[in-house]
Amino acid sequence: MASIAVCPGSFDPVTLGHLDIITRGAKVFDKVIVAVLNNRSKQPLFTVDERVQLLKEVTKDIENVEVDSFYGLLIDYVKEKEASAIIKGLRAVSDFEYEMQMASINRQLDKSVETFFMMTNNKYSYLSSSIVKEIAKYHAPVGDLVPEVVENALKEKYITIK
Ligand code: COD
Repeated sequence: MASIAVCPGSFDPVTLGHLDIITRGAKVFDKVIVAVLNNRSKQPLFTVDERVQLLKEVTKDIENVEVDSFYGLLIDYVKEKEASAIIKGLRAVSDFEYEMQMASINRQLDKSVETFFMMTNNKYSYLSSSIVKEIAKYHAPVGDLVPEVVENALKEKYITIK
């Protein structure tokens, strides 16, 4: 049976840290579904469609990666996709507490789904979508933090917003 993993997140927007986790995860599982949470109570910079498009663009050369969006509980989406695993990235101790809570809740909801944690690449241990947005908002370069297509999308967003 093919091993399918879901790599969930907000991806507002996708960074090189996310891409590193997705790329490494795709070497371990037969298929990785990158799933953007459609969280109606949050005010994201990019719409769900924009985030999905950017993810599709930056993962287009990884054959076994699909990009999708979901609404509601992650575990329900994982079951719907017949996946058996959730991939998460860990940056620092600060991530650990939240991620452990999430993994425990998800395990409680469905014991057949495992959460796999991947340590961040040291190069990206400080990197988050929020930091990227903070820098891009003031028109400073983010080329070392996000793929080029995302850098361009950020420039366009902040020109429109200004
Ligand atoms: N290096 C390595 N990993 C990274 C890096 C980096 N530089 N940056 C981010 N990551 C990892 C994160 O740790 C996370 O695993 C993933 O990449 C996505 O990150 P974000 O910031 O885009 O997304 P989050 O953390 O906001 O996503 C949270 C979820 C959407 C996964 C979560 O809220 C969720 O599952 N929601 C659905 C509702 C649900 O089922 N809740 C649980 C039961 S109450």
